[in-house]
Amino acid sequence: MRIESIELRQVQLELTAPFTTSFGTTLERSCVIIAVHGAGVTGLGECVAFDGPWYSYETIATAWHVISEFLAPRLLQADLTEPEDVWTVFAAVRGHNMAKAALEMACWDLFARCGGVSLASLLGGSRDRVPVGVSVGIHSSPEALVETVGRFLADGYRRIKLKIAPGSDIQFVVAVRAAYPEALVQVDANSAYTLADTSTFRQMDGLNLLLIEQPLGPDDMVDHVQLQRELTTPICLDESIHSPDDARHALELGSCRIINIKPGRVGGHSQSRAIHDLCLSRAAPVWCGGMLETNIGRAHNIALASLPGFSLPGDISASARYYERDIAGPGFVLNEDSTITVPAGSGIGVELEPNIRWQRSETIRGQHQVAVT
Ligand code: SMG
Ligand code: MG
Repeated sequence: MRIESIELRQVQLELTAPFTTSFGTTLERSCVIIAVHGAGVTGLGECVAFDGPWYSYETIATAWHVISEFLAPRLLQADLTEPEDVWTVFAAVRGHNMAKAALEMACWDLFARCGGVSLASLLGGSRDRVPVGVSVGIHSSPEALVETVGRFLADGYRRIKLKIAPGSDIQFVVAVRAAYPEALVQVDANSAYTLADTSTFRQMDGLNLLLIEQPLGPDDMVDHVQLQRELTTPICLDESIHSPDDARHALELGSCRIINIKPGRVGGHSQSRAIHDLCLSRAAPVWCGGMLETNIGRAHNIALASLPGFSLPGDISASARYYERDIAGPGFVLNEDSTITVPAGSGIGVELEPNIRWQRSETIRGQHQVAVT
């Protein structure tokens, strides 16, 4: 398979409600969509980087630059036998997993569409519905948080993730626990704490949480070992895991017992599957994270989460939880059993809406010479 051209498109979308984490509040999100064309078919991908380097060092602007200057030219020169080849084509470029993933995942969609199979089946998925939950941002008071959580539980979400930060933690989680004693609750700190906050996590340990996500530094593997030793609740790493080796190191060191797999963070589906396989072989549960994607990225996440090792509910909510108007459809709805149905049609199962007013676009065609310096 030769990729004949690659399109990059950017659009800004408004969230249905502000989303606050330990690193800031998101009201709207710039989304970068990738279309790869080959054999008369188009594959779609999405870059999960944000406008600023808060969750990771990559941003929309660095990803665009790295895709257009370094990754796309290499992809356009490659002859792909299978979608796994894309990761190898990018081997000379260090880091920039979000840029790599956007292209790599678009190629997986292209291969699935060319074969007339769903992305989930091409990846080796075994479920037709994936268990999901909802991620709830930091609120101004425990009462406000309890009310929002109540609405999501009424919508049918059985697993709730609470964002936490120093000053918005114990009291908030205690209030939710007291209001909904049966709910499956987990927390995500996005690296807002240090080992000096161990006593906070000891208090959390008594609240019957599913897991504590990324309490310490974004690349830390060592302090997490110490914190995990202090706790019965499993630590789950998100930001610290960039590769299958990171996952292996974290499990071997004891930095965590659960891993959040975001294909965008680890360089795409091949890398995600390698982490999944490793964790499955070591009986470490994994689940699929979210990055406030449009329905394109969400469709990719759902296909990935259909793999057998994704035993915990993902941060994959119904489309209505995200944007006033998505750029792709059909949208995803929540089933009564807190699952989302895996698209069975060809590829990712969603298409771009017509007449999107893109704010920026670039098309890169074949015969591009890569300057080797
Ligand atoms: O896509 O439902 C979603 C958001 C899930 O909380 C979520 N993601 O650290 O896991 C995480 C965050 C990263 C994005 S915060 C703006
Ligand atoms: Mg997280």
